[in-house]
Amino acid sequence: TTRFNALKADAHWQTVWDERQTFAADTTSDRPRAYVLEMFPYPSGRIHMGHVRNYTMGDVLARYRRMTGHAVLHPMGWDAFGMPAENAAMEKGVHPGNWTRANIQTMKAQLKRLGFALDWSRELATCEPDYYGHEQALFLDLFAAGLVYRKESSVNWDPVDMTVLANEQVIDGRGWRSGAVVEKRKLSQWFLKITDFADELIEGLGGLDHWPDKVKLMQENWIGRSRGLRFRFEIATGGEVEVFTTRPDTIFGASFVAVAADHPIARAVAERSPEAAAFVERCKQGGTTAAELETQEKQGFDTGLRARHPLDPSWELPVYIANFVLMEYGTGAVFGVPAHDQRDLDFARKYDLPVKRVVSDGAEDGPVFVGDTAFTGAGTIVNSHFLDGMDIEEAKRAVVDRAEAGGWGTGSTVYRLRDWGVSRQRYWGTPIPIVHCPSCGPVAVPKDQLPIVLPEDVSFAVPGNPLDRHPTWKHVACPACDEPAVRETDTLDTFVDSSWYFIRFASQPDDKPFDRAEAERWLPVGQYIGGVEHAILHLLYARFWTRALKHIGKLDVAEPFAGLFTQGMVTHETYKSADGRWLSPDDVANGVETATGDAVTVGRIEKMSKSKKNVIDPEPIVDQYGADAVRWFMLSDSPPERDLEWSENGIEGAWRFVQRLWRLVGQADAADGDDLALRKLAHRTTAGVADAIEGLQFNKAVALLYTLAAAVEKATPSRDRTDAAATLLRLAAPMVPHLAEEAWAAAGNDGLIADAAWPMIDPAMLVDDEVTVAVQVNGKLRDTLLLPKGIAREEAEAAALASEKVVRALDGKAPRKVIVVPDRLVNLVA
Ligand code: ANZ
Ligand code: ZN
Repeated sequence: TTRFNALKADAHWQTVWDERQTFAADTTSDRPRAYVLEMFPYPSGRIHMGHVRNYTMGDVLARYRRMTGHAVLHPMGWDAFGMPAENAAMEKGVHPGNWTRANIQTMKAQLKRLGFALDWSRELATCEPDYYGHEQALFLDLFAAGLVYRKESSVNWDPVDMTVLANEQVIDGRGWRSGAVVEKRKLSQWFLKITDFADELIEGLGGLDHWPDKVKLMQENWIGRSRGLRFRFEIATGGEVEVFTTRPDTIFGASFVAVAADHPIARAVAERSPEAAAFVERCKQGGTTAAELETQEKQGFDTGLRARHPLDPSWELPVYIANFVLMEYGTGAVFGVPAHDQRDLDFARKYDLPVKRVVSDGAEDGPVFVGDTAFTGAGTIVNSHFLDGMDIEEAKRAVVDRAEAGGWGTGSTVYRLRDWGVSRQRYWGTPIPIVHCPSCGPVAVPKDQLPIVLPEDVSFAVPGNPLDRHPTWKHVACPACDEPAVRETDTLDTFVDSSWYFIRFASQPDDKPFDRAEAERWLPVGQYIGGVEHAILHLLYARFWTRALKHIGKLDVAEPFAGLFTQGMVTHETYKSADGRWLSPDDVANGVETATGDAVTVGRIEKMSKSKKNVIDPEPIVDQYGADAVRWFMLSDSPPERDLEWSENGIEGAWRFVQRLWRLVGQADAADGDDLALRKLAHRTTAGVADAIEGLQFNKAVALLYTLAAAVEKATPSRDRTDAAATLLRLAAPMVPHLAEEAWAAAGNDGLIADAAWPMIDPAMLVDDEVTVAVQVNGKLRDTLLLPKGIAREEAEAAALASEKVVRALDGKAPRKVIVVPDRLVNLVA
């Protein structure tokens, strides 16, 4: 046989698939539907190995589902809005739209060369009005339903560039371009009420059996639900302070009250005390985010105020302003229980406050708590009056009951999750469909005026939002009163674009975002595959958006992604030159830098990244080895959830296997003998590969195919060998589709292997090996039989009675009694 000419086969079959629209989703048959989706790419410029790995996995599953009789939806599109396009505009003077569309063309051509079974007729780009116009309509639906509101919120302001910065443009507190110290500014911005769905978004995780536990846990922690008690301390000199606690059981262990630096009490105190004012200022410089507070040394300022304990008004606690209390969480105030909270203990030791034990693990129960490690475990309540002897949960309930009965507090639940701020002061995003009218306020743009299209004639020569300074774009008549008004110039967070693209893929009418019935036929996505970096925000926002649509009666789908898989990264060795520059693998050969001849230092194996230059561009690799070898390597070396190290050896090995497979599957024997062992192996491999693909264990599928290939290679000619080679071809087809089509056609088959069925499995062939069963007559061994494992009692008995030796031993008579030990023994009693 000849060599497999990958480049020729790739181009040929890709054209055939395109022309015949082989992978257009079948919406007319009544075959079961399967929706396979990989996270759509940001059109950054070129496809990278991470894309190749991600899309190859999805592709194998999509092709497998077709072969097992499903109507498959496997679409692709572009997450095309976002900052890199504006950066390119600023740096290179190209329009963000031109930059983005050119990148899409390049990347689409690259994806096509990998032979993915995609329905390109459904391609979409979020930066086009025929996508974002529908997004504007959905935004208006949520607005009408009260799920959108406006509030003041702070942004990062670069005082030199006079522009709002995204968080990632703030580096060590300074603007990334100007280097100026970034200020916080309050702007009125749009928010989506994701917090209304906090409980649902937690409960919904319970039904996601095909999601990784770690992702569910990350979502749960991000939402961060805490149940507890909100209650008030009276302040001796008047007024009160409300605190939130998740540990009401420790209420008798309190030794101080602390408020956040921007709490109204702190502000009031700062107004009359310059010392307090200075402390508050210092706290703000240290940062006020949860992460910043976590790492700072605990510090406080005694306000001189005294709080009365609600269960004993004669007991007064000092009120501090403390840098570890967050204003945005709970009530912005806490009571400290040093014995049972580490932050409180650090604080108490520093300011010499009482540390009283109120939970005992049984070893110690006296009120004096020593040491510097708080006890946070389970135990019995002590030193706590009516709570003594209760366990923690009982005591929590008792205190909540007492507070509610006494009217000084209420059981309450708080969340870490905040409403989703979607306003961005950027050009390259979906315009928010609102008009601000001096007399009517913010007014929704009527739907018949959508899409609100971004103006093309913008310049990035000066910093700031081009929409805002455009001469005409924002000036419109108020839709309500027709008086002069201005458009909202903020655009939507790009996470909004990716929160519903999977719905638009499923159904894309011109006149509305989606057709409900058709979308519901495809959704939820059966298998979603993507990077774990999206485990929190993207997935949470998409889940929220889907639930919000359900809530307003637009789509009856609760969870958008029934199955989720997060794949590992593609890694490569890193190299450094003698003078400490990162070197690309292309600049290194045999341990030296090609340009200088100096030895290089081989560094750690890391995720391919531009910054470390350890990137391998897929395109030349596809040129050299063909798409199938690249696909095969992506699937073969590591479990898909783990990192895959790219290596020259690896891709060469894959290429050699592709050639070997080509020789094997071309084999057709004239011989018609049997080879039962090979036939069994072929059936078992068919079942094993199916299981592996369904479980997304691609490396396992590959290993099974190696085994079958080796067995076919070793076998002598027979009819079973011909069949096994044919089976091998079909099983490998989802992974190496170009080779498979070529071999399929060469063997004289009609149609495409992409449309062929997955091989049938004969269950009898799966029966695991045979077992040796002893046959006794009156306890004496008379024969041993080779029987299929798991054989039924009656069949084992019948087989024993059929044995000539047994017939002789029984002397032709029927046994009085038969004892069968499954798979081991048949004892016949005469
Ligand atoms: C008394 C107490 C005793 C607490 C104890 C803990 C242990 P989670 O579970 O994360 O929700 N807290 C409440 N509001 C806070 C704020 N704005 N900034 C900083 N800390 C705050 O945490 C809830 C606990 O964190 C609350 O329960 C409160 O301290 C503190 F042995 O109250 B606890
Ligand atoms: Zn008006």
